[in-house]
Amino acid sequence: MWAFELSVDLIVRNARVGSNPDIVTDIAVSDGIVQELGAAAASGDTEIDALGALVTPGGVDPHCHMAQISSTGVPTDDDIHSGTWSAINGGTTTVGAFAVQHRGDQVRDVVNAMVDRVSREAVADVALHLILTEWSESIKSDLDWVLDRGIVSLKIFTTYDRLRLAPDAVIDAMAAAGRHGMSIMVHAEDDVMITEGRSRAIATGLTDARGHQESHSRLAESAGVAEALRFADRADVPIYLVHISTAGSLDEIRSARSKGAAVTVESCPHYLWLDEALLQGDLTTTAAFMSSPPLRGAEDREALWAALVAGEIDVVASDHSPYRMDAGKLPNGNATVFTEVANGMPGVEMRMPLMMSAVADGRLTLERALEACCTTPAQFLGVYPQKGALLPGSDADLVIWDTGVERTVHHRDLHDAVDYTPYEGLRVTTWPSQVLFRGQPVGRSSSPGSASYLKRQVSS
Ligand code: DUC
Ligand code: ZN
Ligand code: ZN
Repeated sequence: MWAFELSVDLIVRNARVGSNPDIVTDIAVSDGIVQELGAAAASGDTEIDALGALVTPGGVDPHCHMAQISSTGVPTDDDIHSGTWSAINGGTTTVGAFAVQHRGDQVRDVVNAMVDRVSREAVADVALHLILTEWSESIKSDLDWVLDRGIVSLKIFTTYDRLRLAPDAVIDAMAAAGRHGMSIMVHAEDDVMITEGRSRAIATGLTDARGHQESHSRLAESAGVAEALRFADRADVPIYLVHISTAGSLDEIRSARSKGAAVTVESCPHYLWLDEALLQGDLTTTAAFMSSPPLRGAEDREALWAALVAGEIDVVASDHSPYRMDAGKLPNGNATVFTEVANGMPGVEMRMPLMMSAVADGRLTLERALEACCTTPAQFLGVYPQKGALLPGSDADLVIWDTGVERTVHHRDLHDAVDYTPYEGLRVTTWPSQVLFRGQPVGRSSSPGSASYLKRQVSS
């Protein structure tokens, strides 16, 4: 029975909210919240006819770098405003970004500063994780305060000189996170192998992207993953493994899961779509495609797709790392060597269109895509079902999709502050035709601060 006999703020009519194209529904929205789904007798102050198009909840991208300093010491070119503007134009209405405690920083200062920036600049909602680059009794004693500020996950690195924690600190930080009901995100690569590989590459004159590729080897990743899983087991904490890129890492994860490990596994569109051949050639081109871990080959990509289809990969996040080619990617122009390149690729705007195109192309079910891009990341962020769901009571963050398109990706059509997309020239078949954020159509611009900092809750 439709409960809204009179008027609501907005009705999206004839929306297809599942995979069956014959079943459409009306979505009633008031005060920015979904009120009801059904055959609406009510009228809306505004009405949008979706004409049977697919309508999904807004995407939730839990791993985005914005207004942050990279491992090479340069700032991202997206701030919170441009990064969230890019996100929302690609159908992602909630992002997880990072407050970073660089060495010597006070946790409370960096968290307060980032919450303040988000409140002033965001145009899509933002939740935060806290990156820790050192570990001390004083940081430990701040964790209750961190929780109180709405941050329920810590991120640590096992490599990068500026960022990494020593192994004993990793275990202690994990244990402290566990005692606080927090989860721990880990960039897991074996630092010894990477350091040795880097020195060898430089000594043999391999100073371009292949030096990066060889030092951040497949084995360095799976060894780092295996160790992180052992440490999390020892510390008794749920672990979230970011940017998994190899079949070998998936094997380690399967083995840990068979013994009962609580692990959430993330991969990223660039590992699913892009091939390591893009790292061959001059650094002035290949720096665009450099990430940590690096792009891999067809065998790993096939393993990742199979794991995503099977539900072994829980989350697809962009790991949006926006560095311009004329800045952080090539800080010394033509003379740049691979160790100086800021790692990562921009991707927050392309994640949902790529994943929804994979659905249209029959590579993935709609249900799996929504789990990986909306539901599970929202649960991990502790904001479900406010976010990541299309249910009565959820925020009316809705994306109406154009599923029958033949479109070529061009950076000039995107909204970030970077100067390229790694997906330039790719053909996609699905693109957002309209995005609604808290019941309001996203227009040509959006005023900074129109979205919110999301205080997260420890999930039970
Ligand atoms: N790791 C990340 O998680 N993001 C950007 C770069 C990196 O190495
Ligand atoms: Zn990382
Ligand atoms: Zn990242």
